[in-house]
Amino acid sequence: MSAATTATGSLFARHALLPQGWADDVLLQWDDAGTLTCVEAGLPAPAGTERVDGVLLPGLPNLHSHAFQRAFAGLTEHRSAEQDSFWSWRALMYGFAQALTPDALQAIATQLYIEMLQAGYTAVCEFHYVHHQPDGRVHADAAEMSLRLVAAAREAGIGLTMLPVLYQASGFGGKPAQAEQRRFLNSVDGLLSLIGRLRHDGVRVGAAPHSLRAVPPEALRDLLGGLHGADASAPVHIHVAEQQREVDDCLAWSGQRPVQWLLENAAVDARWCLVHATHLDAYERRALARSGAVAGLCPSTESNLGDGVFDAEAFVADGGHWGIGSDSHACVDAAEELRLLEYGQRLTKQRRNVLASAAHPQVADAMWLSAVAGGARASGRSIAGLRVGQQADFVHLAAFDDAGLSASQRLASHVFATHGARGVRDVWVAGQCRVHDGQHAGAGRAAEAFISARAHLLEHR
Ligand code: NGQ
Ligand code: ZN
Repeated sequence: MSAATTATGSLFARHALLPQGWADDVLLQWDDAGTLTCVEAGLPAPAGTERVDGVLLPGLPNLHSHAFQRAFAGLTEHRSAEQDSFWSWRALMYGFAQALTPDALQAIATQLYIEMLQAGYTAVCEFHYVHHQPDGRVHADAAEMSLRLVAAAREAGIGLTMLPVLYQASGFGGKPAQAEQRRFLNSVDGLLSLIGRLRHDGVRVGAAPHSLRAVPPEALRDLLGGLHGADASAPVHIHVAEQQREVDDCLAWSGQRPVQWLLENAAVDARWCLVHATHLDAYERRALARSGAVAGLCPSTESNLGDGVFDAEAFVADGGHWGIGSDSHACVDAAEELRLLEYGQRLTKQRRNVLASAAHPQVADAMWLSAVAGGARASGRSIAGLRVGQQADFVHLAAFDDAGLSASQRLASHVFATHGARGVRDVWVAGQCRVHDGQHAGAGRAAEAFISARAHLLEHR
């Protein structure tokens, strides 16, 4: 579209990372819905248009979040078992989940979503399973907890895909749920009615069968049928093959590995996001890549929980799509997640610049663009970067402004060599500036409410 199109918002960027690579002197315009109507390079700066001289990046979608877990980030780094593991961490996590109130959830999520914006994420997929009261009784409004997350996202101004979680069992073969899991439980009909309610409220919504451990085959089939009957494009996210124990238990239950089982028993396609998918054999990896589903990688959480290393190099070579989630929020920083992902590959392969590509020899360019594309696919929203028809979500990096570096070198420095600098200066979501000069206007208020919510959890867990 031409630069003359009437638009409600516009921005002129000296350097911008477009889907095909870096461009100079880029004019961006968007309409009153926040959808880009013009992205054109090589233009003179129009008079009266705001101009950014640092580098402009497409906003990164965060494809996996359990917001409440932000409250105890850093507070499980102590020995709680003879040999601490994912499973001993989960026991501590359940203690915090038990103490969560609607007010606390909203306060924690508001703080978290503001932190995400300040760190370069412009959208989040919320994998939400703490639905009911601690004893499992349904709130007066069954959607109470979900609505608190929606309110937090609106307050912060971050894009949201809600993924209400179906949870029914404590292990393969329909093992009965434990007492600490009661607040997570729903019938398929209960979950579908929650999804319908959120859709009615204008929320972008999909569904998340928690894992093959927690959702028996018939429930999985009924959920998918109901979801896609109502919305054929709704995203589906599932935790899978994060821990070797899950692989072993799935083999004992079905004779198949979890991703193999899923690919053979559900119509996994581009609407799907397989979160973690850490432990894949070559057959599963190729079939997953072919399916068009996104691998939802959460490098900081996977490191923190001792999950293992996803073979991203082989998956990309197979044509696989991937994106980034911050999951347990031990880290809320898009650049740090990309760095950890690349470093995991370097450490296991004893090579460098593993996730660079022929089209993008700078590894940070290649990774940022892939994570935006995969994150957008997993979000089920039009947030796939700086092009016409996508939402006007972008991040202005200002660090290294005057250091005589190219745009590509500035992004590489932001991902691999920040030296304590906060690189993210301004952030727009749907064309609205939510972070200005590194700060969100609601940050102070949110931090206070967060600290009292956390104190409540620490006292009542
Ligand atoms: C969760 N988190 O649901 O919060 C999970 C742990 C489970 C991660 N997998 C619980 N990172 O998988 O059973
Ligand atoms: Zn998770």
